[in-house]
Amino acid sequence: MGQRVSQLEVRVLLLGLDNAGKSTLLYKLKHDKCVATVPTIGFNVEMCEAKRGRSNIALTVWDIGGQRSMRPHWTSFYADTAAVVFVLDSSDLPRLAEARRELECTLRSDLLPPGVPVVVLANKQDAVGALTATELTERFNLPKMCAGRDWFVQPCSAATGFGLKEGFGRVAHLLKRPSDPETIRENIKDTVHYIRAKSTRRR
Ligand SMILES: Nc1nc2c(ncn2[C@@H]2O[C@H](COP(=O)(O)OP(=O)(O)OP(=O)(O)O)[C@@H](O)[C@H]2O)c(=O)[nH]1
Ligand SMILES: [Mg+2]
Repeated sequence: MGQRVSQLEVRVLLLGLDNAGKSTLLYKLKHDKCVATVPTIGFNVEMCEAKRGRSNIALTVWDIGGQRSMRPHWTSFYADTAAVVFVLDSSDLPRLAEARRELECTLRSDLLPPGVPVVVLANKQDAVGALTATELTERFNLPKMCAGRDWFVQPCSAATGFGLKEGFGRVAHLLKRPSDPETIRENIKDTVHYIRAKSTRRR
């Protein structure tokens, strides 16, 4: 069957500190289930649909492990990324400064395509003491950090599903240049080969 003309496909990176809720969020969005996760060593990839106007956009969502040892590998995934979704544990106040540093570092990277839009998911809004989207926007000084690109902060809870569709709808809305589906498939293959080759060399 041919690809529908209205169906576009793009690559989205899900980043954030360990324990932010990236994998929980991805599986809740994809399967509407609360899955018991373990820390991600490496990455998970899922195709998710989001609406942009009348078009369906297939988002290839790459969920990369956020542990400290994993973060140097984030850059391997930056090429041809159409949007960054940065997930925060809004209730983990002691680690907000660390999260802010990592987001800043990602947005400053020369390897990230210029002007890539950012959606910050203020996750765990169900947790006691969670900061609001407005509070997080101020603490991160997002207008300054995201100058020169489109950005949005979406409150959400991977535990309840609240705000997830809206967050990824916002991603679809902010996308600039949806890539050709064949190019995306080739990019997935290339990235996997690159990561495999790197890990083989290390052994
Ligand atoms: N209360 C609450 N807990 C959540 C929420 N989202 C995730 N969690 C919990 O947070 C913990 C970490 O979730 P993960 O999805 O594994 O976190 P991660 O960002 O993928 O972590 P890494 O893979 O190590 O980078 C799990 O115990 C989840 O159940 C949420 O919205 N609310
Ligand atoms: Mg994970």
